[in-house]
Amino acid sequence: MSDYTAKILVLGDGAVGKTSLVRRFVRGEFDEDYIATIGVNLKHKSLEDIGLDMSIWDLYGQKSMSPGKHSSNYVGAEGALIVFDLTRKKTFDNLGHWIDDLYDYLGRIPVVFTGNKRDIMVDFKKKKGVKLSKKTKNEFHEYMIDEHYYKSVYSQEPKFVPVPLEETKTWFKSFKKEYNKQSSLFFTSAKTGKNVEKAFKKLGKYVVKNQIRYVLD
Ligand SMILES: Nc1nc2c(ncn2[C@@H]2O[C@H](COP(=O)(O)OP(=O)(O)O)[C@@H](O)[C@H]2O)c(=O)[nH]1
Ligand SMILES: [Mg+2]
Repeated sequence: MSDYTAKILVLGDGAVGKTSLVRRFVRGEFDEDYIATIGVNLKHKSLEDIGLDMSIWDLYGQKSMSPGKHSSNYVGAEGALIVFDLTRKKTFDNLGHWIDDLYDYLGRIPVVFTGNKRDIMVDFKKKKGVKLSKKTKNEFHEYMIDEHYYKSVYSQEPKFVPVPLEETKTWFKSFKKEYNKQSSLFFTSAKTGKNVEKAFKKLGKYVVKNQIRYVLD
């Protein structure tokens, strides 16, 4: 038996990998097929080392959302994993909407941001034969998307705009300072499993810490 239980939200635009991250974390599996989540996908996971039973609410995401749209699903949540897609900058630019909506409703609960699909980003400096324009280099410095891989997964020419990783770090630093010290940023891959457990665990630790504090106060 765990000492603590908590409701955790998984938020972010459509197709960023919310359901895949939850599946990887809960079952250790990955699926290439995209089946849009309808409504809520609810999963449970026990984190024995920190003594926490998580109920994970994976909510359907939409490109644009109006504040308060998800409020009824937010009730009682103590932490949120907010996901964006490193291969689509728009999903990073939309983080503000998700945070505003969440914080309007629940106040400043702990959040872990995950830039997902890290496996698709390749370090082109280490890749032979890849030529990039100066503009691309300036904008995205280290990382580009593996176009061959993208085509094989999405069966179309890449129409992505990758997220410069440094930009996310800078943005996150100011978020943490101004909004919430209980926040973290990870680059994850639901496909390879990279950092997935770390991201959920970090959120779990913030939540447990708050529950302990609540009891002591
Ligand atoms: N390469 C790669 N594909 C991913 C990753 N996470 C999700 N996907 C794919 O992206 C698509 C959308 O994932 P899904 O989890 O359904 O997104 P959701 O709408 O946010 O729940 C699916 O085709 C997944 O297989 C990842 O880390 N790497
Ligand atoms: Mg989903």
